[in-house]
Amino acid sequence: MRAYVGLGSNLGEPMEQISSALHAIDQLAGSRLIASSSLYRTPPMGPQDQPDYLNAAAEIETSSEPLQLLQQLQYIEQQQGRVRKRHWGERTIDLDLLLYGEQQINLPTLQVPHPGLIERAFVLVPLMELAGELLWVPGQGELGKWLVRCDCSETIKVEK
Ligand code: ROI
Repeated sequence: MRAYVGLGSNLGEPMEQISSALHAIDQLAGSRLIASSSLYRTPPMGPQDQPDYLNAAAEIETSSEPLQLLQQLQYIEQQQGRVRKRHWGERTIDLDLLLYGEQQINLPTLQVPHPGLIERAFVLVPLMELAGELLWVPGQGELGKWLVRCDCSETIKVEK
């Protein structure tokens, strides 16, 4: 199955956090990294007295089921010493399962497509770079439709 993962970090060398997470994703049993987006510097959503984030997206091919993949991603977060200081606050690494094929999943622990996907520039922009505006978001339609509605002016490409 083709799946997309969102990556974000604003603590502890964000660039390194994201590159080691990408490496770890590629090493997961049953998954391999197909492509990763550029890195983007983005203003924090949530409390403003925290550093800017680096955000990226990854495209993977996986044979893991969604909940298993979620656990694997959470394991990577823990391995990288995920620190979460407060609600919507700064974090060392955040891995979100954005899309899993064209499946819609509504479980207490996992919602796919990720509920923030269509309204957050820091998710949309990297995802669009990888998948293009025609990517189908189940329940929401084409990705490009949401991109034009979103303010991406402060989502700055920093690398690649
Ligand atoms: N803000 C930005 N810019 N990027 C993120 O990845 C991010 N992640 C979060 C919250 C705290 C909502 N804000 C964010 O979880």
